[in-house]
Amino acid sequence: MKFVSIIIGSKSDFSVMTECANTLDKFGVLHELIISSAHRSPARTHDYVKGAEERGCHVFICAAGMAAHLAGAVAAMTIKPVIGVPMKGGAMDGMDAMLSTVQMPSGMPVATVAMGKAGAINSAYLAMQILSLEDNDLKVKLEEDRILKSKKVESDSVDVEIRL
Ligand code: RP5
Repeated sequence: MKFVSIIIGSKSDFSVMTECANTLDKFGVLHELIISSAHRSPARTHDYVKGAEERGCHVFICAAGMAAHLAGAVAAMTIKPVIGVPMKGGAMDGMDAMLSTVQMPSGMPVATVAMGKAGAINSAYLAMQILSLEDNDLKVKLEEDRILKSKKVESDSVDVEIRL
């Protein structure tokens, strides 16, 4: 069964990453979420990634803060697409996590999205866009979502606009 795996490095990442899970829920995309750390539980991370691949995981979303090696470590274990979400916090408020996540060596890509809530939501959208390459129903839902977003810009503008 095709699904998306969300791995978060700590329980402290959970509240932001519920935005990712909620977005996948909204589109009816199967997903699961676990806590596993590249540093604190490397063996668990490895075993989980291998097991998830066998069970049908198509995309991994990895969220971590500080010296955030989770997405990169997962990318080293699989050729499935890996999306990295840098978490804010720590002494550098996420800049360290962003650089750790985005600066992968050649041949080992991690698709890094924005920090925080926007990144959590965009990680879900990016995962769904990947799945939609082989899922026409999902493609249609994503296209409809774009139309709704565009219409909302127009209706929001009508609410506030001042014309001379
Ligand atoms: C990372 O360190 C986690 O992903 C989290 O963002 C950060 C802090 O973790 P805690 O000390 O709050 O567990 O590994």
